[in-house]
Amino acid sequence: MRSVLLIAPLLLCADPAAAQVVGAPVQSIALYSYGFNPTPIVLNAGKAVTLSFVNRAGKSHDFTAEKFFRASKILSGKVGEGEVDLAPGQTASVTLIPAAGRYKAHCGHPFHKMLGMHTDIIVR
Ligand SMILES: [Cu+2]
Repeated sequence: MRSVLLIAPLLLCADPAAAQVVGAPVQSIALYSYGFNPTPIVLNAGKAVTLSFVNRAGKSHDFTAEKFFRASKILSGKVGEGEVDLAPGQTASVTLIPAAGRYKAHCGHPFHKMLGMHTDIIVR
C-alpha cells in the first residue's frame, strides 16, 4: 500500500507533457513569409508557457533563438540546435520556463531574416 502511494507522485513528475496540460498558458506564434506574429513576443519570467508555433506559409520556416532556448528550462517539445523547424502548414509546441532577458529570434533559412523574419523575445 505504502509503495503505491510513493510511486504515484513520481509518475506525475516524470511526465512533462502532463505538466503542460495542467495549466501552462499558450502563446501562439505564427510564422509566415516573411515574418513572425506577434512581434515582439512577450513572456513572463519563471512561469511555464507553451509556445504553439504554426507555419502559415507554403514553404518551410524555422524559429531560431539559441540564447533564448539555452536560457530556458525546456519541459516538453523538440528544440534542435536552438531552433524549431516547421514544414509548410506544420504546427509544433514547446513548453518551457523562460528566464528574464531580452532575446533575438529569426528564421535561419537563407535570406529570410533579411526579408523580415526576425523578432525580439522579451521576458520580464
Ligand atoms: Cu523562413
